[in-house]
Amino acid sequence: MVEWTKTERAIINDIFAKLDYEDIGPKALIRCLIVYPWTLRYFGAAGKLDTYEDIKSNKYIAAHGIKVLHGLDRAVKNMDDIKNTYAALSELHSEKLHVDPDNFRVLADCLSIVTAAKMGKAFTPDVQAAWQKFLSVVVSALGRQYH
Ligand code: HEG
Repeated sequence: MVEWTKTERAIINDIFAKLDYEDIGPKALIRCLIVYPWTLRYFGAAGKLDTYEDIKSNKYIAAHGIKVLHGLDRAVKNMDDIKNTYAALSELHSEKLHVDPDNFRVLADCLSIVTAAKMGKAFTPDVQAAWQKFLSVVVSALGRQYH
């Protein structure tokens, strides 16, 4: 089981308390789709995504980015049992959506970059360490139902 220090818990809760879902969610997903274009394949339902402009202005993509962040809420509220919290979500991504689990990590990296850009100097090494630890646990839990 993952152990969290008091400081790590405080950092994660603080990031979420200040997180602007409507800003960070879309930015992270858009970045992921542009930097790692193979991730576009899962978003056929979003319509035309041929150019950067298409991706940036797509309503479905923006909404999905926000949805992903709300998905992270559940992990913050259940930091001591992220694995079980995500069992159904992992199964959905594996069995139904067929999302290659490598993509969880690349989206998590994009989330780190977007969060860092937003936080600026407040994104200290300690904050980065706690944030990336949290995201790694999420990535691992989402990959759990793959076999
Ligand atoms: Mg996924 C659906 C969360 C990575 C593609 N994702 C969802 C849903 C949530 C979620 C909460 C809605 C589930 C539901 O309707 O019950 N996703 C989530 C998290 C992360 C992640 C927390 C990783 C941090 N997702 C992810 C990645 C891809 C992807 C990397 C593809 C590259 N997700 C995806 C698709 C759907 C969801 C295609 C279905 C979209 C839809 O139904 O409109």
